[in-house]
Amino acid sequence: MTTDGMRRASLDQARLATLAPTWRIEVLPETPSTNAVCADRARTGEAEGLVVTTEHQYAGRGRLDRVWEMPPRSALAVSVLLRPELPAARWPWLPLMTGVAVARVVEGRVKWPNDLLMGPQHKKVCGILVERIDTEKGPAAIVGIGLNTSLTVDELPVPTATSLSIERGGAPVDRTEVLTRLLGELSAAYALLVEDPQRLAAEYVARSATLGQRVRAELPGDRELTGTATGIDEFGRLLLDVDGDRGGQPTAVGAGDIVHLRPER
Ligand code: BT5
Repeated sequence: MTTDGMRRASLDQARLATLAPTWRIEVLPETPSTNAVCADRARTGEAEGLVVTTEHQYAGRGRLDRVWEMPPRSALAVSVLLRPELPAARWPWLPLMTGVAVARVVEGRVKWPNDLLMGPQHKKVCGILVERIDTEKGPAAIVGIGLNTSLTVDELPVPTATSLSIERGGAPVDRTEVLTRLLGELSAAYALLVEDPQRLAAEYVARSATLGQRVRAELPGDRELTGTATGIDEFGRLLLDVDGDRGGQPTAVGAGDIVHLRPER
């Protein structure tokens, strides 16, 4: 296949079904948002293990009503339905667990709470949106992953973005293979979250781009904190040594956007 042919190839459903047999994978020709489709299916009683993906997601959602943009067949938009038997306070670990799974596949670094960064300039290759919804069968987690596989520089929606292909020197990326590996690592990371959360936390810390950094945390309600990121707690919150708060306890941040600041000279 030519480079361009591979770049724009459709997902191979037969190969997906063979290589990722523990998941029930549905490939839609196009959809506004795979998370929205997966959430509807959860509400009508679908069991854990459904995977919704598409060749063309045209109204993808980020957090806080932001948009997630991707050209057809040049990225992966994937939503996985889980019904985790975890205490509600530990659900914030789901996006972190997902980040570990993606980081294993792309060799990127996790940025708290929901980004995957790659390359020397730490650009965003993947965004994660986990939504909790109530259904008659109990709460469900819709684990949404947007991964830029083959976008070219011209196609990047924002200057802070990158793609696997760009980071690999323009090499073609086989989306079917990436999705298969991603689902395999997601199974493994999910099992760790349930069975050995401390090991998952250790791996998360080892793969973090945020810990040890000076950061600005933009919190709900237009509040801001600046300090050094020092750890993650058992509830998935980022621990900050806030500037000027000498000798005090670290501040735990549960929601917000993190900006990595340049080190002070
Ligand atoms: C996220 O939000 O990063 C979560 C994105 C989740 C997308 C997946 S795709 C499958 C599933 N179905 C959905 O509808 N959504 C999920 P957030 O942290 O709010 O970041 C959004 C911001 O990232 C935007 O405001 C842009 O600045 C930037 N952005 C948009 N598209 C991007 C892309 N393709 N690559 C990198 N950055 C992007």
